[in-house]
Amino acid sequence: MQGQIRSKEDISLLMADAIRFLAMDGVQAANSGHPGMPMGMADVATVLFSKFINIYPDNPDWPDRDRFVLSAGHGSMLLYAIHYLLGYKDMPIENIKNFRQLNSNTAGHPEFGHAKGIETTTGPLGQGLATAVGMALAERLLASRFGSNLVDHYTYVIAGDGCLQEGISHEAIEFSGHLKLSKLVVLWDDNNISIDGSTDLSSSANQILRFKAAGWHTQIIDGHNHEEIEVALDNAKKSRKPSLIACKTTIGFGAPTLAGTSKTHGAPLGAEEIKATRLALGWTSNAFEIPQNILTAWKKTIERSKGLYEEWESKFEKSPKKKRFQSFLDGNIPKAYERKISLFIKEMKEAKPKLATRQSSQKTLEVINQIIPNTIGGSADLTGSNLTKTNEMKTITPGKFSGNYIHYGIREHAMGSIMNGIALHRGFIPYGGTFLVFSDYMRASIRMSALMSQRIIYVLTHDSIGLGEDGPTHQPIEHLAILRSTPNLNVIRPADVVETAEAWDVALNTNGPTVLALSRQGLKAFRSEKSMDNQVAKGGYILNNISLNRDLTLIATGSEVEIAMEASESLNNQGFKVAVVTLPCWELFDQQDESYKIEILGDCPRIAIEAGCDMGWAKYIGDKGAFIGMKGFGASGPASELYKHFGITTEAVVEKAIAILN
Ligand SMILES: Cc1ncc(C[n+]2csc(CCOP(=O)(O)OP(=O)(O)O)c2C)c(N)n1
Repeated sequence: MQGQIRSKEDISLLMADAIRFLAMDGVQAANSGHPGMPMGMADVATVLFSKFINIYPDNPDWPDRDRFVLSAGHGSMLLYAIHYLLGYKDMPIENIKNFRQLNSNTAGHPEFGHAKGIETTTGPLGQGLATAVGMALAERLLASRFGSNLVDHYTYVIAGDGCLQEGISHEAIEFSGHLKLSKLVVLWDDNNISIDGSTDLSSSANQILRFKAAGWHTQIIDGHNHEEIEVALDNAKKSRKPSLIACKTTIGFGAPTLAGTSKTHGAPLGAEEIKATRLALGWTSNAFEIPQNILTAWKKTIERSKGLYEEWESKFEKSPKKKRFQSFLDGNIPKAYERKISLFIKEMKEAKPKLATRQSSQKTLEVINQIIPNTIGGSADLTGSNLTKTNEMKTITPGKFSGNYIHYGIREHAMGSIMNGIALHRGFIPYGGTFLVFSDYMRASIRMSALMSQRIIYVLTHDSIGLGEDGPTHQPIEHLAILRSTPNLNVIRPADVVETAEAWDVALNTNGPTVLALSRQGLKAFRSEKSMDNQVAKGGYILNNISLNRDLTLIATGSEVEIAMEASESLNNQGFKVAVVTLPCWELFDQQDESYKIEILGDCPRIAIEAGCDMGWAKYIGDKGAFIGMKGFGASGPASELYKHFGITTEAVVEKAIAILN
């Protein structure tokens, strides 16, 4: 076995063994799970948590705690075991025994919000690493605003080979190296094993050189040698670059016949092997029983953090910035915002400018960013197209974090996860832009925002064939359907300037992520009513004042609302009563009560118009209705010609309506 000569007197080694046995016994009891990684990384985790990480289980939300991210989320028992050993109140031994069971907070992979101290959900490999970059960045942003008196913590990550093989790691490593996020420390479980066997099967990369090339400080250590681990962590903390520690470990360390093999990765070791491991490591306690001296040693490690926590509390209490800091953390929106946004909407109702909704979004952001001090904008290298940067915004640059605009580079996937990390850290409201079609590239991160209910605003412009000449690679078809099918995600496709402003207002007031799907092309303004009710908040409403005794309802979103309005005028002139429903947000509309939905949709045939695929529309149009939209990929050409080419026109709607009505 690698590492030091194991002595029963060495409490640090015994503390690590406690993690090992809780992990292997927990997985055995659940009859599923991943014992190998916690057993391999137990030594690293013991040194990290007992000597470095500042967290205080009695106040797990202490704002200046160090953040720990288990990017190799399959090793969840490592985290649960540590939480039990540290005495987190919501992690009694029963929960360890109930690992992976329904309604237990010890889910298969760590789930944010299930137990205190789980800083982010992990499991999709690489996500944790990129999310941690967001946390480390948020720490710097917050420190530059409030000073190191209140904000001065590290972000530690345990990542496996899988995390480093995933493409997102490249984006995250480059980005954090560039920005010099020196308080980010990644401990790589360098065990050469993944599920299929040796990592040699698929990788011959030199990770150290890769990280070095991206501007990281790197070290290689024996991940079972506690002294080496401690020295390496000390060095990492001192570095002015983000730091990688390659920890050479043996997966399933301690298991006599299975250690070092992929057999320990994702299956219980089996009763015989566990028995043999007890003998090999000299562990005489029964399953889920930890000797008192080891428990005491673990609890004692809290003393260090407790002192720091109390020191911080007293600094916080005395700080003149206390109120503002708390408001940042709570994600409050200043009172004056309400008045400013209403004023803007009123102005837009009067002026009725024809604008692309991406322009309307920028105009709205000018208002928002002036009044809300903690928005952090950005774009994946499409700032001029997404229109995400407003006048007063300052770019965040390497080592300088007083700005509020992030050039994420062409890294959509990492952008999504970094925004997740910024939001999870608390203190800021992140928003970021790219083209709607490239939501595919950050789909996994959007899903994580939704799963964790984080207030993140995805500004996704160029939302249809209406973008024109860039052609089918850039024209989203199935994307709205994919995004709408994601639980807990509001997808808003506004039709004009007022709907866009209302969409931003909804997004800022939602405890979860929002996608804004915005047009490249100019759109007519429709809204001019006196009432200041936020109509987008209802998800859908009638735009042309025709409601009772109608013959037909036209339902449209975004740029196609204009087509629906023209078609309704033509049909109404022909003696039909046709209502136009703008349906910017399905999710919000679906939450309205039944009577409202029927009142809006009408008990009559319905035609939906959207320059995307028809998936999902059946629930609104029913069997008597029709859909006018895209049936396949788009094409390259001027937008107006494309709409004609694909039959998404006023004439097509009128023709279809007459066929249905006669
Ligand atoms: C994005 C993603 N792809 C695939 C998986 C399935 N998966 C879980 S663990 C794993 C292997 C990870 O290997 P490594 O990081 O070396 O972990 P170890 O075997 O050392 O525990 C895979 C492929 C996943 N969780 N996430």
